[in-house]
Amino acid sequence: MGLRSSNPFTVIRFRLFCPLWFLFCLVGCAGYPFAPLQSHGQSGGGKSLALHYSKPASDWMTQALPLGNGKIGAMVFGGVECERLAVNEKSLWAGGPGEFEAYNGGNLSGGAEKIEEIRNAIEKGDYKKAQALADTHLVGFGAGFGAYQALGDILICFSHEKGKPLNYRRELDLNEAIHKLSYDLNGKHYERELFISYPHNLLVMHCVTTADSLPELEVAFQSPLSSLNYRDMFGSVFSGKNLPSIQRGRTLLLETSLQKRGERGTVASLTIDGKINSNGLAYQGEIRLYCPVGEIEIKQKGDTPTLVLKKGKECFLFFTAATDYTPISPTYKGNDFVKANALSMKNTFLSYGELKKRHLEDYQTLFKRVQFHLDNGNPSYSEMETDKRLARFSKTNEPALIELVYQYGRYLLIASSRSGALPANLQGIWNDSNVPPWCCDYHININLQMNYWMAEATNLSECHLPLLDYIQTLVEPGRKTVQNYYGIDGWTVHTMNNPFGFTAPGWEVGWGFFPGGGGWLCKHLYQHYLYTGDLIYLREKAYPVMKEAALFWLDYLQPWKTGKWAGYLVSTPSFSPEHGLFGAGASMDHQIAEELFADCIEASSILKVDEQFRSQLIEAKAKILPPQIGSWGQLQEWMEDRDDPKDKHRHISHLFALHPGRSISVNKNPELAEACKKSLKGRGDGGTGWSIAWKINFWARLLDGDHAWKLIKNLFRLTSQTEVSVNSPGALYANLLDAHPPFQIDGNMGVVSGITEMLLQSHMGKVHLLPALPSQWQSGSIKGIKAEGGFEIQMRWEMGQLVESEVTSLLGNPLTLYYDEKEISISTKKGETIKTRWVQ
Ligand code: FUC
Repeated sequence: MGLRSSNPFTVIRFRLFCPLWFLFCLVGCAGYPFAPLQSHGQSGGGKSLALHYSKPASDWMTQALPLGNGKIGAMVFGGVECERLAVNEKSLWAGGPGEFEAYNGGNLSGGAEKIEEIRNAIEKGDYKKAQALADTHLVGFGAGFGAYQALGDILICFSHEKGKPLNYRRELDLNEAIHKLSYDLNGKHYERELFISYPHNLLVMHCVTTADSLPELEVAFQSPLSSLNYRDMFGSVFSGKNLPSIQRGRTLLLETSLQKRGERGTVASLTIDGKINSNGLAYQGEIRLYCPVGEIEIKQKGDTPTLVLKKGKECFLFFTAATDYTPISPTYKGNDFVKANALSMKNTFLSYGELKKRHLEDYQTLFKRVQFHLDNGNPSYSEMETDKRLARFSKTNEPALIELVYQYGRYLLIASSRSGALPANLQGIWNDSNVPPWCCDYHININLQMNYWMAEATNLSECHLPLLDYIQTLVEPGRKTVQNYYGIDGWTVHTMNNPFGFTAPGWEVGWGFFPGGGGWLCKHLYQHYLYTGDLIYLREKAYPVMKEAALFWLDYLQPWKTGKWAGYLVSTPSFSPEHGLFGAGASMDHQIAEELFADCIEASSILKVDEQFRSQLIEAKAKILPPQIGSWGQLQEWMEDRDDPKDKHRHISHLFALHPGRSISVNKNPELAEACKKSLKGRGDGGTGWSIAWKINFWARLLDGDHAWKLIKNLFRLTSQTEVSVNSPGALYANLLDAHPPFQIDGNMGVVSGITEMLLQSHMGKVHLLPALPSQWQSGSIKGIKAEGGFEIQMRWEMGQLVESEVTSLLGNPLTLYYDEKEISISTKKGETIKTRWVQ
C-alpha cells in the first residue's frame, strides 16, 4: 500500500477494509478534502427512475410496459376495467426438426462441391456466374426455421360500479422492477402491483382496495395459438405449402381448494396447455388465483373457462409457463415442463411479502450496481408523463431522461436475459405475434451482439451468460454447416439463427450470406474473460470455441492470386452484411478474422497452450488484406474502392474494427480512424434504431462526444410508427422501447453501450476516463461501470472536467488510467481502491 502524489493530479490508493484512521491519514497527507463521490441524483437509487403514464396502454408495441425474468415475459396494459397481460415464454418456438422431418439446421448440400468454381469466377471478375452459382448453392433451406410465438393474454376484468376513475397512474419502477397501478373510483382507492420474480420463476400480481371488497373480477386466458403459425419468410422458398395449423390451446380447470399455508382462503387454477401443431412443441402455463377472504368460482363462458372472484378484499394472481424445449440436438425436446411448472407453482405458497423481498434482492443486486447522474443545467421533468418528456426532449435536452433510458436498457437486459434460458432475441422476450417481424429470431450480423455490448461494462456479467452458453450450442451445427458449404473444418453461423441450430446461410444471398457470424460471436466469449479474468472459463469454455472459429477462417481466407492484392489473404466469397456485393474482400470479414486471430493469439499465450497454432495465426494475421483508405478518404467497405459517398445504408459493417473491434483507434492508427470518420459522415446521422445506436458507439470510439450526442438526440424522438421499414428513421416509442421500426430491442441496449463508451473505454489496454464527454453534459457522475482487466469505476466531473475517480481493482491487475493526455500506470492489489484527484 502506498501513496503517490504528482502534479497535476493526485493518486490515493487503499485496500478495501483498511482501518478508517489510516484512510483519514492518507487523505490528510495528500492535503485534499477528498469528498466522497455522490450519485447526486437518483439514478439507480431513487424514486424518479420510473416510466409513468396517466392512462392505460391501448397498444402492445408502443405503450404497454415490459416485465420479465429472462424466461417469462409480460407486457402490461394497466386497464381499469380489464387488465391485459400479454405473456411470453422464451422457448415457445415454432420450427425445428419437429416441424420439418429433413430439418438439418438449414444446410442444403452441394455448396462444398461448388466453392472452388465460385471462387475462381470471382477472382476472374465473373460476378454474374459467381452470383448465379451462389443463388443455388450458397443458400440455406428455410423450411423449419420457424418463429418465436406469442403465448397469449391473461385478461383480468373487474365489474366496477359506474364512475370515472380519477388519479390514474401506471408506472414501471426501474428501481424495483415492479409495475404499479393506482386509481380512485367513487371515493375508493385501488392498487395493483405486478412483478416477475427470477428466483421463483413466477409472475405475481397483487390487487387491493380501500373499498369493502374488490369488484367481482374474472380471469381468463386467450391465446393466438390457434392460427396458422407457419411463416413464409419474405414470400420465398416455401410459399404455398400446406402445413397444419396450430392446435388450439387446451385449457384445463383445476379444482378450487380452501387452503393456503394453513390460512383461510381460496385458491383456483387455470392450466393452459397444448402443442404447437407444426412442430409438436408442448407448452403449459398455469394461472393461479388466491384470495384470503372471498370466493372463487369457475365458470364456462362460451368457449372460455373463467375464474370468478367474488367479495374478495384483496387477491393475488400468479402465473408461470414452460415448454418441453431443450437446446440439445437432434430433437430439441425433453424438458420436463410439467414438473418445472409444478416446482414454480409451489412458490405461490410463500407470502406476498416473502416473494417480493426475494424478487427485490435478486433484481437489485444486479440493477443497483450502477448509478448514473447527469447535469447539464436543464431541469428534470420526472413528474411529467414519460411520453411527454420524450416528445419535448429536442428542446429540453433533459438529463434525467437520458439517465432513465440508460437504466431502462440495463433493466431490459436483466428482464430478458438470465441464466437458464435462451438469450434475448430481437424483441428481448416480448412478442405478441405468431408471425413476428424477422421471426423475432437471433440475427447475427449485428442485432444479437448489440443486445450484449453493454453487459460486461455496465456490470451485468451474469446477464451475458445466456448468450455465452448459447454460443456453445451453435458449434456442433456450425461445424456441419462449414463442412457442407465450404468443405473445411471449424464452425460458423450466418445471418439468421433460431434455437434449433440453424447455422446455414439464409435462403437468399442478398441478406442471408454472411460467414462472419461465428467469429463475431467469439468476441463475446473473450470479452467475458477480459472483464472477469476467469481463467477456468477461458480454458474450458471460451478458448476451444474461439480456436475452432479461427480454424474456419484459416481455411476460408484465400491467397489472392492476381493484381495488386496478390499474396494477401482475402475472404472469398464474401458479402458485406445486407449491402453486398457478392464477390471477394468485404472488409468486415477481414476485420472479424484478424481480431479473432488476435484474441486467440492472446488467449493461447495466457493459457500457455498451442504454440504451433499460435505461430500459424500470427503468420496468417499478418497476411490478411488490411483495411484500405479509398478515393474520398473513406475506409473502404470492400477490397475495391466502390464506396458511394451518398450511400446511407444502415449497416456500417466495415467499421467493425473501430467498434466493437479494437484494431482501429484514434491513438493507435489515426489515419484509419480518420477514414472511419469520413465513412461515418458519408452515412449520415440517421438510420434505423440500432443503426443510430451503433453510430453513437462509433463516435464515442472516435472520441467525439458532441457528435455522439447529436445521434442521441436523433434517437430520442417520439414515434408511433409500427410498420416494418428499413428506411424510416429510428426513434423511441411512448414506452421508451426502441423503434427500428418496428420494435427491436437492440437499439435500447446499443444506446446504453454507446453512452458507456462516451464515459469510459478500456479496449486499448488503458482505462480511459471520459473519452468522449459531450459539451452538453457539463457535470455528472457514474458509479459501478466496469473496465477490462477487472476494474470497477466511479467518477465525477464538473464543468466538463474530470474531478475525481475511484477505481477498485477486482483482480489485482496492473492499471493504466488515462484522462485528457494524462496517464498514470500503477500496479494494484486485489480489492484495492485507487482514488485520483484530477483537478487541483
Ligand atoms: C438486420 C437489419 C434489419 C433488421 C433485421 C432484424 O437484418 O438489416 O434492419 O434489424 O436485422
